[in-house]
Amino acid sequence: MTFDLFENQELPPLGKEHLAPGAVLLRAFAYADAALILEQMALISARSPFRHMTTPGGYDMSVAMTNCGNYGWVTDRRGYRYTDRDPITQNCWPEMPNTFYQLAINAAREGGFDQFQPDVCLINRYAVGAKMSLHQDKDETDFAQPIVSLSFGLPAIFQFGGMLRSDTLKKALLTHGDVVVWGGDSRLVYHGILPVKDGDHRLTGPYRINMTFRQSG
Ligand SMILES: O=C(O)CCC(=O)C(=O)O
Repeated sequence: MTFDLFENQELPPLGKEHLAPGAVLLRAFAYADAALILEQMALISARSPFRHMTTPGGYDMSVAMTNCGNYGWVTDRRGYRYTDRDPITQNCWPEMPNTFYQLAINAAREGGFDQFQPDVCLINRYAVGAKMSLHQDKDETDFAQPIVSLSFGLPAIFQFGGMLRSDTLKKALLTHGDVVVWGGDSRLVYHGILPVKDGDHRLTGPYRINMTFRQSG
């Protein structure tokens, strides 16, 4: 294991920002664990590689994705769904490391959700220019459980709207170590990521990494 000397030095301040009812931005909540999490992510992606999935409409997503946990989120021409096996390797998705799990449930608790038991961690890798269009996370069965989203590496602008795609959007700059939790009245809001700008991060190079934790069932 290697440790990044910067990790325990310039810790940015922790903070909690209210985004909407049921939605908070926890500044720097994952910062201290970032180096370890990214190392564990590299082991996961060695077993279940990042890939550009296809939407049911036939578009290749600009974001590269993989998963860990008991289930993984996938999309192809047949639709959006959770699977217990990686369709590329045919193996089970890599196990969710305990560090990931603990951080996700701690963040959920900080956001006001103390029953969260994630069984999915969708890992999104954004190269420069990659984006995620406005969408709702609605492939889960229990909307009482929140979504917990960790950001690492290059910054990006998170758009957070309402129950309609056309609703007014709030924008928040997400930087390395930030965590967003949304549930309750905000669980099904439209959200997305604007194209990632050029940059070079000391831990992720020319990428932004996002991990969203979900309770699928
Ligand atoms: O990359 C992000 O911050 C958001 C990811 C997201 O919206 C999703 O995985 O559904």
